[in-house]
Amino acid sequence: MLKLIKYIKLREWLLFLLSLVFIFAQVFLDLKLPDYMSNITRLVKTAGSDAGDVWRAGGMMLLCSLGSLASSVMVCFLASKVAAGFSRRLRAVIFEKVESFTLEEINAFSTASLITRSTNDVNQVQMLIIMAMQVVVKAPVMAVWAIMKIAGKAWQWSLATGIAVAVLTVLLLVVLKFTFSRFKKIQWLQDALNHAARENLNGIRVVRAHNAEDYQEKKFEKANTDLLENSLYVNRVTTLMSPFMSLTMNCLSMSIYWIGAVLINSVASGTAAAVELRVGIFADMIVLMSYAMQVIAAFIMIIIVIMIAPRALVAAGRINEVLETEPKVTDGTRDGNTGLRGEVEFRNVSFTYPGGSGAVLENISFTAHRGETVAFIGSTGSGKTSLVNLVPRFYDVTEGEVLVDGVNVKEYVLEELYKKISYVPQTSVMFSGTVKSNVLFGSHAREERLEKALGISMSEEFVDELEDRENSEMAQRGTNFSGGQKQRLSIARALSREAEILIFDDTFSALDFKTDRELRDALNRETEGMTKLIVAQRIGTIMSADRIIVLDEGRQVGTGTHGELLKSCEVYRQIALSQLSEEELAL
Ligand code: M5T
Ligand code: MG
Repeated sequence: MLKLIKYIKLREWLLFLLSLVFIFAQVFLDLKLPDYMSNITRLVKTAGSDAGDVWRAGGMMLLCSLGSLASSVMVCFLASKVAAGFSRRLRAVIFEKVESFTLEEINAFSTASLITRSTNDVNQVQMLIIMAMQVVVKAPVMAVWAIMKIAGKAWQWSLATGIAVAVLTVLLLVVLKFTFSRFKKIQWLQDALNHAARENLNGIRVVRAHNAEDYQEKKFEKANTDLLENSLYVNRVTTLMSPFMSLTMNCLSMSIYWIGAVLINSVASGTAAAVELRVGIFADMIVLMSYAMQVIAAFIMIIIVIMIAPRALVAAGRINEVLETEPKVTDGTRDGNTGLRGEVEFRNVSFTYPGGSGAVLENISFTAHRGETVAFIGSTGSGKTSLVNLVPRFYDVTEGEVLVDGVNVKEYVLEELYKKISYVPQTSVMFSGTVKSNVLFGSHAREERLEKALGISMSEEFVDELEDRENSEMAQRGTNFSGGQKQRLSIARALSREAEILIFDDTFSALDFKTDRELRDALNRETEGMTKLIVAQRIGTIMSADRIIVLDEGRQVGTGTHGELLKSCEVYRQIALSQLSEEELAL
């Protein structure tokens, strides 16, 4: 929690200070009430006093109460304002941080947990701030002020109040002991619940098709019941507090009256002075009763804050974890001007996934010069995606070097590196918006490139048929487009940028053969100056590449043109034979 304090801005500190003024006003007014009450008691008990005085004292009491009410509304208003502003900033900071994460950090936290952390956890902290601002200053001030006022009266009363406070403290400690660890668990269970819900929604079609609703429900049920049980436990224990608190309060009032009665009785009766003394004790008792109740009220306020604090502290800790995680992939210092353009080189690159057991890539070396097409082929799981992911630094190499334009990718300012590269992932990613906003994604792309990009990527044919052409709506994740259409749009997105290097990770697989061929022709015509790294499953897609790299279980088992590889690389020959007939290969 303390570490998050730095995200509170000056404006909020000022509002907080302002709220202190109202808090002091409120405490002052609340504690003024018993004084008037004691006045009234004296007035009523004293013979010959004026009814007008009683009214006046009563009127002042009313004013004090109204003043106190107004102050507490103000404090509440200010607290909400501060807390809301703070949590808005916190969410923005988390979002920004998560954007800087690589897949490694995101996987380490899990998407579900990152979502709970930036929503539910922030809410917990926000709630604590609202409560704390109203109580943390007020309660102790109130308690100390009231105790000071009590102190002048008979010691027996102070002792009774003291005992009540002690009992409540012990009670609080016991409850905290039983609940603290559970609060932590509850936040983690929120993650689990979120995870189960997300997974189910993402895979809803598969769930339906496999009649797996029951199976999924059971999984969800488990997460849900776990959460229920823990919440119930915590709530049961904390509600136990409430009857004990009432009991303590009632015992306290009883003892105050009892002590009062004993004190009054102990005064020898008969004289006028004795009557005076008795009235005095009685008035003191009434006042003391109010003060004692204020002390207890202050204490209960603290208890409530302490009750919600553990959960909020756990939440704050979890938020802090995100904010303190430094992405493994860090910015370099070089800008993009290196004198070369569109050159990619791998020098003895080996790569193991963080936390993974074995090397996924071993000793890969090749160079792609400007304008060349280098293709990667190999069976599933041979490491093709992992290989191309190293160029835009989605992960960093374990050994060796990846160079872009003659400079190690780690040396570039990340933004400069990303400017050079256009990347089309294996599964196309669409964002809610329009076709246009998806193709001209981000700020780098310029509008006039839209038509060209749609043209080259063969998207024009279906975009033309849409009612609003490029302004047609795109649903989240592009669910209103076909797989092949999405693939073509993501190719268009890559082409809309003036990048030096184009990376296509198996981007042509959802296209029919005819479109695949036309698209490749258009690509070759229109992207002459760009270097292309193409991952493909089909020999047809890469036959004309300048260089083909054959991967087998992460090893580079062949490098060369189609013709060369057919002669020299057995793995390549096998792949080729499985897809094309002998005659086609002979061509
Ligand atoms: C190569 C492992 C995977 C496989 C190997 C993406 C990813 C992969 N792997 C991880 O451990 N973690 C990851 O995040 O790496 O995988 P690939 O590079 O994705 O293979 P591919 O692109 O050649 O396969 P495909 O199916 O796309 O043609 O052992 O377990
Ligand atoms: Mg792949």
